[in-house]
Amino acid sequence: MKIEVEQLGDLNKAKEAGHNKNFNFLSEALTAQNKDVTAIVNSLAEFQVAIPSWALGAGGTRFGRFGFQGEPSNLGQKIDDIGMLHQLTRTAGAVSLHIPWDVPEDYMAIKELASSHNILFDAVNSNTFQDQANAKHSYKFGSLSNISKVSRDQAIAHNLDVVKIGDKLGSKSLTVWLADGSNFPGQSNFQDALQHTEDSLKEIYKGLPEDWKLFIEYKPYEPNFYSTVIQDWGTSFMLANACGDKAYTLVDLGHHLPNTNIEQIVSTLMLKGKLGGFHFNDSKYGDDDLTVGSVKPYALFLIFNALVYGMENNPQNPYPAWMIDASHNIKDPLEDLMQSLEAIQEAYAKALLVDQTKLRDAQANHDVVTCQEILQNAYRTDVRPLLEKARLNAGGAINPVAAYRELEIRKKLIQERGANSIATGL
Ligand SMILES: [Mn+2]
Repeated sequence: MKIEVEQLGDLNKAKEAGHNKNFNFLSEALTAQNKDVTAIVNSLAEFQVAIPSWALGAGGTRFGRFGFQGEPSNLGQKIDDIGMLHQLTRTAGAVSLHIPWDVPEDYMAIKELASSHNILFDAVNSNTFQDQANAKHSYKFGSLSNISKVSRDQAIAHNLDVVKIGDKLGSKSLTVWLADGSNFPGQSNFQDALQHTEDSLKEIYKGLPEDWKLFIEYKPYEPNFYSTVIQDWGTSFMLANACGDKAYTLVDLGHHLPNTNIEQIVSTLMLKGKLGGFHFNDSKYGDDDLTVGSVKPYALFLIFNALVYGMENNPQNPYPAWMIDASHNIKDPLEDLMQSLEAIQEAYAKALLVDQTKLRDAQANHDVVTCQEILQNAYRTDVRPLLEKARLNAGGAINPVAAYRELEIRKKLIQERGANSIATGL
């Protein structure tokens, strides 16, 4: 379903006076601090985050999954949902497909549908963490790292198939996340597992089109609980370097042990020109996949501060591919995604407010107190009117969640798709 432009206009009209008042107040305060408000609003409008095709249905855990009514039951409906999300937020201008959960049946039709919603195809994701129905060989004991060559070859061939599918849609990157590892000490030889993984990744790399990138994601544990083959950024970075210039590390916020300094990892990777992709979520304990910014918004701001610094100072690093990689379990998936997009934009806006020149000066003078003041002054600014302005300028909603509720979109989706529709995915 598409939202009528007039409907959105009416909803915005009711909120416009309040928005203008808040925006003008903030704009005046920021201008007095020599901030270029128009430039910040434009940067926010340009910042687009890919929505993964598995995020539109109800999430779940290994203990169970509680369905959400009106879920999209095919790829077309998923793209429709992202289109609607993009219409309201103007921040979700891309989809990241998961293969084999979302293989298009009719490529032309899917491309046309996406382009009618102004949705691009971002990185494609392979899946060697599950055995597929028709698979000859199992990934129970690993995929790219498996001691068995036939399993490795099958996993390599799958990744190359994913590249072919992505290529037909206009994607330019492949994300590889491996569940490979071991559950018990002694189960696997660490050196063999790593060597097989490197060799397999090099095979996939060889099959990449010239203008493609390979993103190597890391994770310290889970689903394997004793060891993971690509457990940290250092291992990913080493493998990316072994593959070549088109291979990069991908940082997923939830894929770190508690209290890891992720902003430092981001800085190191960008200095070395190897931060390729970024997955947003939040967590309290492990890879919880919670709504972005729901638990540690200050950490997210510090990470964005490192990202903004890198984007401004590291031409050796390509512009990263952004994606939300969160689950929502008990929320309406679309409302959850809107909250995540808002949190991302908020952290980005606050990072754009950091006076990098003053921070450099304070660092040079070893004025630690001023360093903290600069960061926290930016963080404490309520930037939401800037986000509203960016959305309003681009034809989106001043308040996306409120608009979604006022337009009763979920009710309409249930009427259209039924109460029992189930999205493909875990
Ligand atoms: Mn991820």
